[in-house]
Formats: sequence, C-alpha cells, structure tokens
Amino acid sequence: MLAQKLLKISAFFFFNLLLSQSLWADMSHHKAAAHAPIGVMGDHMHKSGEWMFSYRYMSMSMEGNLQGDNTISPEAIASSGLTQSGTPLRVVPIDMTTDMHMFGAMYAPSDKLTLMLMLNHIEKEMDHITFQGMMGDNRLGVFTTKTSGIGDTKLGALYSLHGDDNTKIHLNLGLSIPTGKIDHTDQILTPMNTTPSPRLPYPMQLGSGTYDLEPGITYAGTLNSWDWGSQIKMTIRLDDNDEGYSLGDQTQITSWGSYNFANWLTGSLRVTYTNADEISGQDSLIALPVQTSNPDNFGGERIDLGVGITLIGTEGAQKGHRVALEYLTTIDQDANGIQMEMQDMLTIGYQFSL
Ligand SMILES: [Cu+2]
Repeated sequence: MLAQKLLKISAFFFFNLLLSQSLWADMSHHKAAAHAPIGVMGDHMHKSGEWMFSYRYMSMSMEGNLQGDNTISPEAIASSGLTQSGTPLRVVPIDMTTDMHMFGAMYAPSDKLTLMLMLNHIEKEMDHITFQGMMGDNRLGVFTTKTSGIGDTKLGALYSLHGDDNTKIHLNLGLSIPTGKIDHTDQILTPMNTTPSPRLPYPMQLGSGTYDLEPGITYAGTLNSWDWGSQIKMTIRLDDNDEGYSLGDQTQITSWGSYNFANWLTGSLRVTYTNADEISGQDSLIALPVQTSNPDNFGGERIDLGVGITLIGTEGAQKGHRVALEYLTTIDQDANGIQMEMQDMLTIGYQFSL
C-alpha cells in the first residue's frame, strides 16, 4: 500500500517535469522567486551575490505506540515486548516532543551555486510508564526525561542543472557534521523502584554522531499564480559513530503545490513520504528495558500531509522579509518493530534576503 503511494508520488514528480518542459517551456512569466513551504530545506537558489538569513522553530510530537502499523497499548508492550537480548520491556514511552530552533544562512557566489549553513538547538522531552518488577502489568510510576543542546550542523551546496522562467532543477549536496552530543544522561525510574541516571536511549540523543551525506535533487515549476515542486533527499551515514552504531539511512520524497492569492500571500499543500532503516550496531551503554534501546525498533515508512501559509513583504521596509507557517500531520505510518506513533509537526519560520 505504501509502495503504491510512493509510485503515485514519483509519477506526480515526473508528470510535472514533463508537462512543464514540453508545454510551458516558452511561456515567459516573471515574478519573485518562488519558495517551497517553510518545512522544506534547500528548495530554492539565490542569484549571484545574494544573502539570505532564516530562523525556523519546529515542534514535533509523538504519542502512543505502534507495532508495525497497529496501535499497541503500554500493557501489551510490557507483557509481550522484548529487548534485543530477549528480556522483557518494563518501561514504555507514552509521548515525546522535540522542539528545534534552526538558524540558517544562504549565499550565492554565482547564479549556478548557492551555499548553505544551518545550526540548530534542540530540546527533547519523553514521558514514560514504568511497570513493576520483571512481569505483569502493575504500574509502578511515571517519569520524564529531558535533553537539550546543539544539534548536528549542516553544510550544503545547491547546484543549478536547469533554470528558465517556468522550471528550475538543482542538485542538493549536503554534509551533516556531528556537533550534537550522543551521550546525554538523565534520571529514570527502573522496574525495581531505583532512580539511576544512565545514558538515554537513541531518540533522546541530539545528533547522529556520524558525518552524513545528504544528496538530493529539487525540481520547481511556476505558472501564473501556481507554484509546485518536488524534492528527493537522502541521508547516508558515512561510518559508525564513536559509540559503535549508526542511525539508519533515510530517503524522503516531498511534493508541494502552492497558490498565490495575492503577491504577499501564498497557501500551500504538501505530501511527504519518508523511508528509514533501523539502527545498525549498538551503543553498549544503552541497555534499558525499554523499546527505544533496541536498534531494531527504528525506521519504517511514513506519509505526512501538510498545509502552509506564507506572508511575503513586497514593499518598503517589509521587502525581502517572509514569515511562514506549515503544519504537517502523519496520515500513515508503518514502523519497524515497536515504536512511538508520529502525530504532527509545526514549523514557523522567518526569512530575510538581501
Ligand atoms: Cu534562501
């Protein structure tokens, strides 16, 4: 079912490409460079000598748990789930929020090339239920773990392959530098009613710990009041990190369409397909009786649907400024093993170019 959807999204991508190349290639139309919805990174290029600075606040929420694509209760996880070494799962995460503050800069040394830098600060919070002892579904208590700090730093280069008035295609070349720490600890409640502070499971860490390549390709089309585009982007982990594992490689395909209601107001719709692998290797210090400590319980497939709005400053002091919001909700998720269920993601952003 997900494969079918992927096929449809890809078909949409190539249909757009074909249509704009053949039918609309020589209809000239001039307007301000289109941007994708604010949740898309590396979607647009700049003209030679242009700078752009951006700030994004992104909030992601997960709630409840899935086994594959079925909902599973905390009690069912505690009675049937196992760690990688075969012992029972006695701690169950029930919700998680991730808040990110992202600071970006773009600069174009030429019309063909735009360079990007992105720094971010991340705050994570996860609530859990601890079940008492080695078996049964007697709840001992609840606890919350928190981490915060700098995340991984992204360097990017966008290289134009094609550009005319209606169609633009560029390559995305990205490198993620492991500036986010992966040895955060916090206090937990164990099934034996003790409260140590061990190293937290993988989802609570703030970086990948590895240098990651992020190659991709972006296509954008525009005609009259309509803009649309697609982007395929991969994340490829180059090695294992210092703790002995690497997060799963990831592929994301996103397609959007937007309509300019006025020269200062744009509305957008977007669909995103994400496919990620499980974790390979293991951090020997992450060995708690919780699903998030098992490297097999990572990755899977997901489809998100988004709606967005962008306000564009067109005159005077507002010129060059943009404020945008995008809300994505997960409509389908097929998780590897047992994982928390993805709910939604909100992005609010500000961009300024000169
Ligand atoms: Cu930009």
